[in-house]
Amino acid sequence: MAAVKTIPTTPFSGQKPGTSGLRKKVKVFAQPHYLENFVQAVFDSIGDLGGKTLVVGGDGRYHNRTAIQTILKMAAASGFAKVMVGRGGILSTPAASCVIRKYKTFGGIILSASHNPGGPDEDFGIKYNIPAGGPAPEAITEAIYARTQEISSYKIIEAADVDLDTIGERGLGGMTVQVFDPVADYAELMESLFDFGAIRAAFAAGFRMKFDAMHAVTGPYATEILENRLGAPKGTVMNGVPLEDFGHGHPDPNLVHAHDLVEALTGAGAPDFGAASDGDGDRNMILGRDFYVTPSDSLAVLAANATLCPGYARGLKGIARSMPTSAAPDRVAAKLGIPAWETPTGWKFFGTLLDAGKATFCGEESFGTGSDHVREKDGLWAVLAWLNVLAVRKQSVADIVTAHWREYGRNVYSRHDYEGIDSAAAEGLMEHLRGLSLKGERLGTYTVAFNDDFAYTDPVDGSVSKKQGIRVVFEDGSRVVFRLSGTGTEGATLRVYIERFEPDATKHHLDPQVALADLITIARDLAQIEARTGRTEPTVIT
Ligand code: VG1
Ligand code: CO
Repeated sequence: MAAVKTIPTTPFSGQKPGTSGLRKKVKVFAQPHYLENFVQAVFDSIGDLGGKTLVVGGDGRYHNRTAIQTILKMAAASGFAKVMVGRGGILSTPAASCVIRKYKTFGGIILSASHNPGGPDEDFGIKYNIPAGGPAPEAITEAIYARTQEISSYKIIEAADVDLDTIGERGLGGMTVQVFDPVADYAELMESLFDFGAIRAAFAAGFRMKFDAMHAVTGPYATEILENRLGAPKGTVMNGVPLEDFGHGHPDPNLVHAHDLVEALTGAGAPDFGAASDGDGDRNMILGRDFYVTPSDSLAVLAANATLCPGYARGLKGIARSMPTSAAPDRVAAKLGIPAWETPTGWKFFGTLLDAGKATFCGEESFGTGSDHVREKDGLWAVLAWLNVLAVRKQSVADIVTAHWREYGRNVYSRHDYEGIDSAAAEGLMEHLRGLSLKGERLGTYTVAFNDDFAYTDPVDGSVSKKQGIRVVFEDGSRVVFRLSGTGTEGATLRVYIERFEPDATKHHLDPQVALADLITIARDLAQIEARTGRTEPTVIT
């Protein structure tokens, strides 16, 4: 058996997990001891590891394989009985959650910086998911961070690298490494939730779609499910081979970064349906022909049509959304007579609600949608849910969404991101907003009902999370919200979320940037964005 070595080390500053794990430049992660310290801090924070099984995999980005070899040798040194690794080190975030739950493992380590670019000069990331399958809650991420600040050694075995490309079991020290097919369990789960027969019939009858995997992890999943199992024509999946640098792309499924897909869905001859997913497979963008569905609307429409999907035929227990997500899903919940929950940004806050059976569908405005089938948001799940709804209703995406607006009214919505701004300026801007007391004030034609910094008390475990975003809410329910991103690796990103309810169906077709123009100006003025950041326009508008 290989000898366990104890390697002395010293803490690195800043190993604090953000909205979704620890994300840094590859160059930071590749420093001696950096990854090792964090992994040891995880192992030290989650209890007795003896005899347990861990799931490990990632989105295939640069440094994925190197990191996995290190984690395997550290897991062997720390007493794990077995580590399950996706073949080639590949495992989408929702598939990791699926496997953790199905095989009742002691959680998993997911290597991903999600929608951030990959490559030697780009980003890498790591996070621990708990045995329930979801991202570790704040109490655990805080314990991990505290441990990184006092760490003095880590354990690792000396051994040759493990073959990650051949399915099967092999020994590593006293531990078993099981390399498994990263797609099979996930595909089976999808088949249990959706009406594959109806979707297959739609494709056979000429329904056409494009799925843009953005050279990231969903390529193999989408090819197997859409083309092999559902009979979509070959070529339905674009950019389907995972590349370490995502083909120099930015694997974020939005109108700016998924431009190939947007182009393919434009014009009279375009396919009926388009979708894209992000680096690690948990995000989704939904398009119809010449039609973009906002993530908030997507959650609302899927919730309103959930019973068309066999896995949800008995209805939903509740709908949860992150605070900056539009209130469109709340309107559906009200009509269905089920609870609507409002949580801070980040999927980790949905876990307790899903575990407790208080919510079935969850979503975030940031292209995240999912359900209680796993404990992560799930890009392909959302795509299949839409396919199921489209196959049964036999209407276009645009018709379904506009009919939804006529029934419920439209929550007109947009997010403006100011990326790579100076961190001190960003902090100053947020402090300035926090200091305002605006109740009763008139801004343009709007009167402020209240403003606050969103705080959340988890209704299941009572844990409290403060400073989760500045809200300025107006008397008619319109609002602007300000947050700083917790996933970036360079400077700061300011996110401004703008929302207004439009009951009048004759105005539903208006471009949100036009319909929200007054609120956009109010938000810029309130936050003094130009004066404080030097920016006159956002970097990305979604
Ligand atoms: C962003 C999104 C948030 C999402 C998170 C992780 O966080 O706004 O809704 O949960 O990314 O998504 P932030 O702190 O940058 O706003 V993923 O697909 O990057 O893991
Ligand atoms: Co992601």
